[in-house]
Amino acid sequence: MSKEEKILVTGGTGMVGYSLRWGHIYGNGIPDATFVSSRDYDLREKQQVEAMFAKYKPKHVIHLAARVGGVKANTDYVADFYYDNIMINTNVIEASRRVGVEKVVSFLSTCIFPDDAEYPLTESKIHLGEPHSSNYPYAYAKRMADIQSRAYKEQYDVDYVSVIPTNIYGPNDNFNLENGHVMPMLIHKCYLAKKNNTDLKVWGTGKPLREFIYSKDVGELTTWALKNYDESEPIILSTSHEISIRDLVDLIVSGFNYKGKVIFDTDKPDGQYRKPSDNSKLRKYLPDFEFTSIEQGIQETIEWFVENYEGARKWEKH
Ligand code: GFB
Repeated sequence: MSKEEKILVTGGTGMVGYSLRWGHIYGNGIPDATFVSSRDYDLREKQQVEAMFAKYKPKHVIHLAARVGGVKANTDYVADFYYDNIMINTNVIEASRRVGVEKVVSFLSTCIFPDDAEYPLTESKIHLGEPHSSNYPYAYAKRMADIQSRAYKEQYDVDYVSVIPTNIYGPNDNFNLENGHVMPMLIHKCYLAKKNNTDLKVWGTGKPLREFIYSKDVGELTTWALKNYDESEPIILSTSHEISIRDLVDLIVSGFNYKGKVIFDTDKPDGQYRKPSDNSKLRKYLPDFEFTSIEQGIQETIEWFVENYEGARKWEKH
């Protein structure tokens, strides 16, 4: 993409936003894009969104901004997760249309799938039933971004598409100890347990299965989608490899060379047992794409976190 094609990235200072500056396989990522964050504009407010679009006049938008969190935050702030996300998506996609943005790539999540869907999850199953009770407001709000993109594509003939990444992790994640996702929280907890010589407390039974994708891979795949993906149905971005939380803990523990005790706190939620995805569609487009191994991704993330401990995001905004 040349500078003239003006790309605007919402949620640009989060983990995926940073990864977009690092992509190196599909055209060097998009370092020339404009990366905006919630410090610049409150995207729940229509007027602020319109002001942002009037200022930057983008041709392409990568829409990453969202109110996100792990299993606990999704349950504690059910209403906020619904309202913030439905407003942000509605405003951003509508403002894009109004100023003539040609392409929008919006980010959904694998937790939007029905809880009782037949596995593996494919792109055609998004709307076939209720999402899991632990995050239904977030899931429904995100489902509506898919509906909005499809409707705008149909009526206005614009290239508005969506991608569905599985659990993303990597440098610049939110390492908050209450409301974060499992990977950054466990990395932070293990760092502290090692430093303070204390036990590592893991939530739940350790049995649930998850699929993780490294943020650098997401950056590369997003750059690819911006240039190449134009189906109205979303595309799943996934390795399609499941790992149990227990095995994830082992990787983090060995990454830190932590020798202390690991305790599974079964009073804390397990959330959805599994949400295995089918990445056949992605594989059809990119049969040779090489995902970063989870071992390497975790090692790089731990190194980044240790080196950037002071500056790493550990707080939660409300
Ligand atoms: O990343 P996470 O919070 O969200 O992972 P989900 C939750 C799983 O990790 C549960 C276990 O099985 C937890 O019991 N776990 C173990 C922990 N230790 C910890 C810990 O210290 N912190 C956390 N957070 N979990 C989210 C959705 O679901 O996935 C979001 O709620 C979003 O909406 C995201 O879609 C990708 O994978 O369960």
